Amino acid sequence: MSSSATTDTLIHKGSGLQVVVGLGQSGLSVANYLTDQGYQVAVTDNQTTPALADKLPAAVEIRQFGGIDEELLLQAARIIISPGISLETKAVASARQANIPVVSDIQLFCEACSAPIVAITGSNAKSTVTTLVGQMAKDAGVNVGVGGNIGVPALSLLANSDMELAVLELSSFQLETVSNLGAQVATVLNMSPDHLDRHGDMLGYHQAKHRIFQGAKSVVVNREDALTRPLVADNLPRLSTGIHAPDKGQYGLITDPDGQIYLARGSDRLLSADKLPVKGRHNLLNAQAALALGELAGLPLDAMLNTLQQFTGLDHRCQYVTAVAGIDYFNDSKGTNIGSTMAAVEGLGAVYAPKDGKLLLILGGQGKGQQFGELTPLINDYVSQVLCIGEDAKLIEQHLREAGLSKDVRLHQCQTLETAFKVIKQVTDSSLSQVQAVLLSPACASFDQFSGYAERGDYFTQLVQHQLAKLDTADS
Ligand code: UMA
Ligand code: ADP
Repeated sequence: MSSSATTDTLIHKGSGLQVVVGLGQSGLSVANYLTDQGYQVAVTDNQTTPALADKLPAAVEIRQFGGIDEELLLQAARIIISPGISLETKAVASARQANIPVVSDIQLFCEACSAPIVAITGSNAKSTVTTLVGQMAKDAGVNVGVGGNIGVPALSLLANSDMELAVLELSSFQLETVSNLGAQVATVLNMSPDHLDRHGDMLGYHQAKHRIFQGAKSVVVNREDALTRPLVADNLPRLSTGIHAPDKGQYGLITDPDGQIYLARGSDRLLSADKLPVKGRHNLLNAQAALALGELAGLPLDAMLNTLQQFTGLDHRCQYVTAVAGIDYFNDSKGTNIGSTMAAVEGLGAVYAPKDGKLLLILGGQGKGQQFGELTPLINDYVSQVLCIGEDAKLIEQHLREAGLSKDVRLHQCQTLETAFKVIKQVTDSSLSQVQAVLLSPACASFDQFSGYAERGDYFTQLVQHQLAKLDTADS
């Protein structure tokens, strides 16, 4: 294990040692924040030379790299753990056993932040709803900070001393070590299995997510998903969202006899769904969640409705790429769990089914302990070809077949995206193909083959463009 100061040094430095575990983006933000506050800070990371080590403030003298240093942790007054590191890691578990407090950067943030916090978690749609609420606040002229799991460490928002509202996307990893967040408004947008390899089971995952409600002043719940309701009975102001017509004072959808759908609050039609640039039922739920969160954070309705009409969605989320030889291609690389892939297959499947079209679905990567059989009924309805890639490709096939995959659905083992594109060409060249759209929505993490979902989505887009270019060359 390498270090620039021995653990003996720190024994002499008193009892207030703050040990940062993991030197990624959040670990670095914690080290910066705590040294600014005058604390003595030490850092430890599994990597021998973490990329961000040279960005650490000079005041951080104790740097134990090449392993999480148990001896160091046992000397901490407080441990600030990075979200990517499990509480079950041996050194961390020993420190907890010794009653040393273990918190996340979000705990430090909520203790220091004087602006009201909008706290958003859920299995899916967190980034979309967080971005929407942030944009709504900005469009209403509010000095807003947007951060958390979305990629901007929450503590970095504190640099804006005039911040009037903080909008935080929070993951289950960040929440499992947060107490009394005290949000102005908190929500669990939806719950479906994810990160079970880390949380053990749905109960553990649910418990971590629901910590978001601790100390909340108001809440937003999804009527369609009982797992999003806070478990303790309370008298907090509460708004709900859902796909059916809403009760008085709640959000929902009103569908007119001619099929026109409206975002609604009680009996008030707020906005026709076709005014939203983003499509699909899940996006209408996301829009309602943003409106409800914004309302409870005090944002004006007119500004929020304006924002909804400008929002074209985030990259890698059911993003239309282009059409090649009459086939539409969609990049949903951020579909990293079964719940998001179900929303994509259902949303797009319903667009092509009336035209007798089917989807070609690319699944696979790291399965995170999920049961892929849950996808089978929707695949049987809307998909004619499944292409499996990545580490858990065989397991996915096994789960889909055990759950009764229809004999009308062809499944191909492809290993990589390149091979998948060779199969796509064969399939779509056939005159018998019903495929009208190709959807990358892997329901898996990408880390077996890519640095993250963005690299996987970019590579998919590149392969689509390559196919298009080949076609253009053949035509000319
Ligand atoms: N490390 C160890 N031991 C381990 C695991 C990691 O030492 O067992 C070290 C690595 O060597 C690395 C550091 O920890 O140096 C990385 O820490 P990290 O994985 O916690 O990543 P950060 O860079 O701090 O980014 C984290 C979030 N990452 C994770 O939760 C995995 C980012 O969410 C978040 O944007 C960022 O904080 C700012 O708040 C990413 C994510 O993938 C986008 N989130 C998951 C998701 O959305 O599904 C939860
Ligand atoms: P998160 O930050 O929770 O991962 P994103 O907004 O990045 O959420 O979207 C992740 C995936 O979830 C994308 O594939 C997206 O198409 C899908 N998705 C978006 N909204 C919903 C929803 N309401 N229910 C299920 N899936 C959704």
